[in-house]
Amino acid sequence: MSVLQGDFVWVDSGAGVPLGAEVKVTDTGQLRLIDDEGKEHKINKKNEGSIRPMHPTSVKGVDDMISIGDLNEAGLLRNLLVRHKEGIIYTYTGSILVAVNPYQLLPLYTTDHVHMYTDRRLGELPPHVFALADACFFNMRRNKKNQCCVISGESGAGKTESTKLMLQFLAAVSGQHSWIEQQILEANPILEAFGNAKTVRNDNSSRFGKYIDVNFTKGGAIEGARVDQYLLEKSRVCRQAPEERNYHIFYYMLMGMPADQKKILSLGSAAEYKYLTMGNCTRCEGRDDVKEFAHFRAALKILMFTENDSWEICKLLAAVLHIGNVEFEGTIVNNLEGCEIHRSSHFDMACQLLEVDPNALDKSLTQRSFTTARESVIKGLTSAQALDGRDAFVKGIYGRLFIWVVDKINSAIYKPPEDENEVRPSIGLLDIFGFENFNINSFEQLCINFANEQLQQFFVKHVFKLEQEEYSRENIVWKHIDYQDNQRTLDVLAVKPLNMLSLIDEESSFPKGTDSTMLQKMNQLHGKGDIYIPPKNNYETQFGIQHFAGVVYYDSEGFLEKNRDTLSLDLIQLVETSGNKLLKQAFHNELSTGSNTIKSMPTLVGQFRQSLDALMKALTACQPYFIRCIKPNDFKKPMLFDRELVMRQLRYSGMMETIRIRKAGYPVRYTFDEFLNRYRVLLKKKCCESICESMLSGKGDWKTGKTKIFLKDFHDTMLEVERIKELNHKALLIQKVMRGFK
Ligand code: AOV
Ligand code: MG
Repeated sequence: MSVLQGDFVWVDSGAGVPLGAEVKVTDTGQLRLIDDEGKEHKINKKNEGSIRPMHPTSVKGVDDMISIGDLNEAGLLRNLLVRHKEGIIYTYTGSILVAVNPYQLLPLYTTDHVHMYTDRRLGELPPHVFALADACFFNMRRNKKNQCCVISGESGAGKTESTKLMLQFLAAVSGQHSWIEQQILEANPILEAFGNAKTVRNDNSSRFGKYIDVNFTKGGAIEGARVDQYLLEKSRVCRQAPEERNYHIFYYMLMGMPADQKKILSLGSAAEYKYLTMGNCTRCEGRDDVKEFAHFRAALKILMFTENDSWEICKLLAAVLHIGNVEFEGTIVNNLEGCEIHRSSHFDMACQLLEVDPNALDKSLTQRSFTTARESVIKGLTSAQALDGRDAFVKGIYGRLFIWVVDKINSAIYKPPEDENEVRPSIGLLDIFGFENFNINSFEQLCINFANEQLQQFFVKHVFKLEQEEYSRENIVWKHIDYQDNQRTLDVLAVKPLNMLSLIDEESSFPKGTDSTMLQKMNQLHGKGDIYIPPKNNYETQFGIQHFAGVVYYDSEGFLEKNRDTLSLDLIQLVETSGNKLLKQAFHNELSTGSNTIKSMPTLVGQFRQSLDALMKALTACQPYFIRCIKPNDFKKPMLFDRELVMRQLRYSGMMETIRIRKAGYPVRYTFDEFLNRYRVLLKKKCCESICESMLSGKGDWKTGKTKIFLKDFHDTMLEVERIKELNHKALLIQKVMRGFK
């Protein structure tokens, strides 16, 4: 092909998908190519054949991927790339928003932008997260159907930021600027303080999932909201991987609390606490812990936490830090291994803050009581067991404190409907923990990735399955579009009889079950398929799973313990004797049901599956919007676009197929009634004419004037007869349906 200065072409980049390149004339008058990564290519006989012309739409990029001329991987990747270079982070695929994390503050979210995007249809203006929020808001009112926005993408891709922006927009357009809107927005800093932390993937990683359902009045003003939380990663309170931090709140408190208050709680700096230094990292670049603490305290006030509530929260958090520094010394008495607590100021402070008797805390941490058929036996714990017990106690406290905080937030912002059967317009925003693959992955990652599989399936179902089923039901001529379905992974994980999650649960309830018996069963039952990847040999504890977003290897060690998530009766009974009201409130479930029922508490997997099932039901009842967040590089850096990394995400999220189906498909549909009711205003005259044409044509003459239609008497009769026929037919149908219900 012959190329000219200024032309754009595709060149093979050796590895991966072709790159874009611009044709330039060099000083010596020769033609050269400068590719998207700035590399120069000579044009010679050898490579001339591999150069292909670029479609004009790919040169500067397009707002909607559906209009890309080069409908292939290179085309869609370059579209995002050239836009990213110009600071354009949003792109549509039909009504699906693709958001590339800019890793810098962009001047895109001002009040002016809110106004600009208010009450405009999708696609009228450049793609924006506000446009999607507005579409939700508009459709909620127009279609009288609840909306949801499912925000997905891997860890650090920008889900939580997008969720905040959606909320910001909804709060602004709901128009009241009132207290409730401020409360809903300020719930977030509290949730993030307790539930977000610095990980190697994201400096503000959500370690829990949340679904915020915002309720509106019939007039479109925000009435309230409710937050559902999913499975906080509790292990982080006791342990962090290298370069990672514990939950933000601990650092906020230690940095931001006035000295006199810290003194009362006997608190020092983060470096002094075992629980805060496991990852060898107490600072988080770009995060001002002092300022954040002030913000956190102010937010608590807005959400109706009293001064006393915040003080009690800090007391419990301080207790956690002090317990973490308690040490145990191994002992051997009468040939029996046991341990003793090293009594220290940390231990004393822990007792004081938890308001428990020191001897009682000592005993419940170093001994375990068992009831046999006849008597109760007390057994000493080894120091290793005591450490595990201590950590379980702390996780128990923190996890329950988190739930207490969420409940308290809900009691401030959620207004239950006056009439139970009343359906209120609502928009739900789903922001969960993104897909994760670390060097070492454990039970928590399996749960997180399972949740992401479910969301991916929700997407696949909506965008591909239901869509194509409807075309075939409605006899629309349609060429089937293939897509990657992750249902098989979900089957192995959670659907088939003896699926992996139920195996984990089953083994957890087996008194003799261990991580290795669990692994053996997994190997036996799933080792032959291609989703589960068994360990390489009998000594390995790692198994793999083929997820939609790639293979992840999990270390099975500790799975059962984490899943059982039990606290010893001794510790529960200790809480019962405590004078600390908040502690007792946090444990109200255990204390009110009586200590004997603790064994039947559901496992973590059990609880998680139940709450995810409920979530999927809620989502299914809504009209869904999707935001697909994309992470442009692994270094949290602005202006850096790692083509390979982005391509991988575009592939596993099914973007190529999504473009194809949105391009070929008809994502908007109305029943004839809905369509007519809404749009006959546009073509009043044409509509009338075409009714007459199809019903009266050849039956005498009728006329259309400027604003009226002129008929003979018998025309009117004919139309009325037809109308009654049609309505009766409908009524009959409705009767049939109603009878079906009975
Ligand atoms: P995530 O929610 O998808 O990860 P976040 O929303 O926390 O990711 O985004 C990670 C970081 O990227 C943020 O802290 C910001 O610094 C930056 N960022 C994301 N979106 C924007 C934006 N629109 N403008 C400016 N900066 C942004 V995880 O919670 O880890 O799955 O579990
Ligand atoms: Mg997040």
